[in-house]
Amino acid sequence: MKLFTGDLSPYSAKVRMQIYAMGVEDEVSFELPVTFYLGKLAEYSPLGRIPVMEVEEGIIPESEVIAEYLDERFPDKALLGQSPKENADIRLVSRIADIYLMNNIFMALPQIPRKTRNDSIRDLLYKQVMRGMGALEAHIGTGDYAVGNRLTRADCSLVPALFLCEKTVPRLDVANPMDGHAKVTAYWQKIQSNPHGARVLAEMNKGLQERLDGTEQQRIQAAIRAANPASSD
Ligand SMILES: N[C@@H](CCC(=O)N[C@@H](CS)C(=O)NCC(=O)O)C(=O)O
Repeated sequence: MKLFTGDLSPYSAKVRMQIYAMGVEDEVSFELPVTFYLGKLAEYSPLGRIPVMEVEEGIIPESEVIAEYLDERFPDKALLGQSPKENADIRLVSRIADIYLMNNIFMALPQIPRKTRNDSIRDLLYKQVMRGMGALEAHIGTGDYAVGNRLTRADCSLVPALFLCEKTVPRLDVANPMDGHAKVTAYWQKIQSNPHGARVLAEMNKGLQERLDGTEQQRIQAAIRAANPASSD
């Protein structure tokens, strides 16, 4: 299997954390295709987004669909719970992380530059993130993990989502959405020292650093030059 992934991509980080935690890393190779840099990933995967998992029979886009696939392919290592209700809780927390946190934060990203910022768009999306955070505060557990007493897919989705809350959202000149949410804040403190959580957070931090210091842009330009040697910067 091959996972098309990027260090900073939170949806990719979610799947990587699941792969690490399931212990199936040897079954997967990781790659960020040049087509992604060139905006041509849609020729391969119509949704045009990463992550994409390539398996023997074809491609699987969408992080949550890949996550379900991994659990079904390696059922004895699945990151689910011990009862239908616990599984529902895990899926719910994962969905809150995906739809109500990450998706709204992603849509708000173009509002980071102050010069071109539309405050109304920023405020609308931030309000939605805060609604999601309120729901997460109500549903998250109080132990070391988001749901139950072991690492599950809920944690794999939450770690990248909370990274965005801490590192990206304040760049919109608003507060970290975790502020004032005691259960989520306590969870965040604990999950960062989980080895799988720490590993994807280190990868995301590296990706962020490379974006901010221009290394990522240099890599994109090099990929474009390699794909089309006749073009110039
Ligand atoms: N719902 C998708 C979202 C994937 C997504 O938005 N990925 C971003 C990177 S984290 C992407 O590929 N963006 C490129 C684009 O929007 O063109 C999932 O869960 O996989």
